[in-house]
Amino acid sequence: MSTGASAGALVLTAALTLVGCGDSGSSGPELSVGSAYMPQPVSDSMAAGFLVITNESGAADRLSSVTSDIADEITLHTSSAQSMTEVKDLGIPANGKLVLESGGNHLMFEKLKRKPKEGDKVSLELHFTKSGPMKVEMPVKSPTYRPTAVTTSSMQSSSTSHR
Ligand SMILES: [Cu+2]
Repeated sequence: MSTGASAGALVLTAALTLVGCGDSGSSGPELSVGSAYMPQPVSDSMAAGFLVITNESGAADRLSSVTSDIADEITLHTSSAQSMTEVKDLGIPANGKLVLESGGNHLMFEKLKRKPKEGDKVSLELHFTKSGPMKVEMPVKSPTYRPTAVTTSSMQSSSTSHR
């Protein structure tokens, strides 16, 4: 019993310290979004989405929800091994990044109102714990699309095979 109470007090102290720290700095988290894409979904009802949120400030934030006109429900998922877990928010570290990528954290679009096709753009609005909402255009890529930055060798082989 007494350990639980003291742990609660400790969390409260940490939260108060964080607020005090933010006040002494500038205007809070400075977020930008990059590398957004949605692989063209194979399912009629569900799709995944990926993006990277960069925080160029000393104040941490959290991605708390995502809305779009394309789906009734968008949830935040983390992946580990073969399983996915729905989480209520995802942390964006101070001077760091929140990375949503294939095989890791992702957005899950459920109850799709229409099926996105390669070449489409999906409009999203990201909601944060501290920052104001941010609009993002997420391009729809092929079902097997992977960001090119890490796969230099496969880019070379595909350019040589191109006649
Ligand atoms: Cu998922």
